[in-house]
Amino acid sequence: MLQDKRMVMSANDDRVKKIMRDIKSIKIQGARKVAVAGARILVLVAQGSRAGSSGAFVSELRNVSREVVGLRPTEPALRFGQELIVSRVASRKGMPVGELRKYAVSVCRNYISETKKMLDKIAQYGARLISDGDVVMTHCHSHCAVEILRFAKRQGKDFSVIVTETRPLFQGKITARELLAEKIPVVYCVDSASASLMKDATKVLVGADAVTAGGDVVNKIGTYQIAIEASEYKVPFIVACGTHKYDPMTALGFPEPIEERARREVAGVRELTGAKVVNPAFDVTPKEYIYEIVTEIGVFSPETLVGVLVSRGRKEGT
Ligand code: RUB
Repeated sequence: MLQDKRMVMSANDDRVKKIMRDIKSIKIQGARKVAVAGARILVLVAQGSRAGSSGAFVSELRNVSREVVGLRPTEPALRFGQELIVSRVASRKGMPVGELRKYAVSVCRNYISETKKMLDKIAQYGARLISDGDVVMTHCHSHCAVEILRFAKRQGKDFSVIVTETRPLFQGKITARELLAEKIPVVYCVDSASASLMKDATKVLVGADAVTAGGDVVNKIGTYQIAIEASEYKVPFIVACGTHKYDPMTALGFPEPIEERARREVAGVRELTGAKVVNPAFDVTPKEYIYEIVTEIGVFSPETLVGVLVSRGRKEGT
């Protein structure tokens, strides 16, 4: 009972609560940042824990982690990161609790630095696909996509980017601001202008929240329609994401959950009374529309990427 109370105290730490709120409200956004923020929460929990035993500490970590994963349901990178950290810590349960807490902090920090290395690799591989004269269309805000464009610009490539605003939360503005800071020319448009502007695009580059076992890609709502438009105009549709976004549960028949967000993000509380207002945060782009997926281990077609990840998983499992 006493242990339960201590767990609650740690989970209620103000800084933990603030990061959780920021993840939920999408103040912290983009799969990579969300996964890193989740690891930072576990650092704070480990540092503030008053658990009297290693077993109690692991339970505390696991409970907070469950809460963290529930904040954004469509985020395999977050799920994978949390599972990796908690299972590594749990495997050292025999350590004295003080040492185990320090070990947990180092596991989290290591995970954060690995995700940064992953991003750098994606930027290097992806920048090879950007050429002088390209007009790249992007949607939402993806750290992977922006990092690729930033890297290509720093290599001296001359290209411009069409950025869609990404209703309802306008993450496109973050993308536009970051590209403008790199002096990359930006055309900013409403989401519904993407079909009209596709005729000017030479490539589409978007991030991803999840890759399914079938090679389909889950990304911000509106991505699928841009993929259809790109196909119509024969513009290569490129996705950039780390392999930690592959969701192995989809191979077992569990579909990637699509987060349904609050009505108030789309319509005011007194507006449209009687209408069913829907607000899905993500959609699924079938693999047929995807030309290539850029990852930290190279650039692949969707089928090849899934094949590589499955065989790598099998080897690691043996
Ligand atoms: C963000 C979104 C991004 C991916 C990219 O949605 O869909 O394209 O998360 O991930 P939200 P990364 O704003 O709802 O988080 O940043 O890892 O490239």
